[in-house]
Amino acid sequence: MKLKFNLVGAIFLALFLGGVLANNLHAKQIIGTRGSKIFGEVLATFDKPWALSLINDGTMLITTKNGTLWLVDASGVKKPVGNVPEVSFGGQGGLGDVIIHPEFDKNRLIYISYVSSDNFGLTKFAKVIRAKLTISDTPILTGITDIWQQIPATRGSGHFSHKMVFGPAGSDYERDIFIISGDRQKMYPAQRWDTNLGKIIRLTEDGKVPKDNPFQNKGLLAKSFWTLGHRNVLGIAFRKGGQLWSTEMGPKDGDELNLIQKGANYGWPIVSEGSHYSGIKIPSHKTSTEFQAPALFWIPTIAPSGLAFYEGAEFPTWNGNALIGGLRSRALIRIEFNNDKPEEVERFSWSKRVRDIEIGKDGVIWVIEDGDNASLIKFLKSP
Ligand SMILES: [Ca+2]
Repeated sequence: MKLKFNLVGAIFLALFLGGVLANNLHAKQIIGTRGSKIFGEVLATFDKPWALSLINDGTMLITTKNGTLWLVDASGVKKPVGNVPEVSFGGQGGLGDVIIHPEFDKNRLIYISYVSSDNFGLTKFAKVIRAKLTISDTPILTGITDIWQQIPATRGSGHFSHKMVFGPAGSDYERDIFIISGDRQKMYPAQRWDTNLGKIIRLTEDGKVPKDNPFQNKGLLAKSFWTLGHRNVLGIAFRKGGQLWSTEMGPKDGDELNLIQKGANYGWPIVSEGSHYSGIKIPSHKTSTEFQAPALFWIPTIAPSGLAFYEGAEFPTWNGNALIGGLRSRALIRIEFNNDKPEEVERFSWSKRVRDIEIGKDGVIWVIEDGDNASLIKFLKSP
């Protein structure tokens, strides 16, 4: 018996030391629910990071909600970027997304979304600016230009959404910017033409309204809308071939993966696959042909955040798959497409909320966790 105990003890000790070693090395293998293996290396940690954007495979920008924009190199060394506008930090808001202009190598332009406030902080709104980023030992923004803002400013600190994506090269939307404007937890603005809350916005790179936007006869503000009826969209990405997809947080359950089509109404708050937190039921998308139903939805919730489409040599069998960050589900979720129909096939979990995902040109998966002391992780197929 004693021998057996010692053997068990030795195994536990070995497992414990193995765990400690793995932590010390900041490296870990994670096995998905379908048996796929990914190998993660932690390169840096951040306090409340929100978005990650690769400049090239060697450098990236990471926002933290408290207002610091970080320039991070491939080994995880980070430098704060100077001259970032003051943000209104609190609740779900603060410094938001950052994206790179398609011709960044020539013009050094980046776009930043963040929450601002007026009336001494009483009402808040998300806004987008463009700036030139000078990369040096003391990186700095210059030439800051206003591009867009939520109208109206409202009370509360939720559902700003404020994620962004540039149209892909060679598409009709090349050099256009798509901005997500959340419903600010006010629900009904998502169906109104006189407020840009609860919409996906399409603008030119200079913040102008393209003439071929879908809603030309619904008033001035609506000319900037691409789609309507959104709640809190936290992931948006173009798939190879040009389709635009987004992840949308449902109310209680009913999180959505949507194919975003010009001029479509995604139904919030009139229809949903979830229910209100009060328990009040909401009719399903199927009850009306007026609304575009999600291509995939989740009950129970996954609380989806960042969305990225996989292309690359590191995990070649995943080409064309979507990867979704799960907050409440604490997972990296892999989606396969069969004839454009998405299907969840696998989850990778390491007990942390996943905030944002980017795929490097080399196929490396970059993930930023959510919350305090959150890790920047580089995922490869092997150590
Ligand atoms: Ca919907």
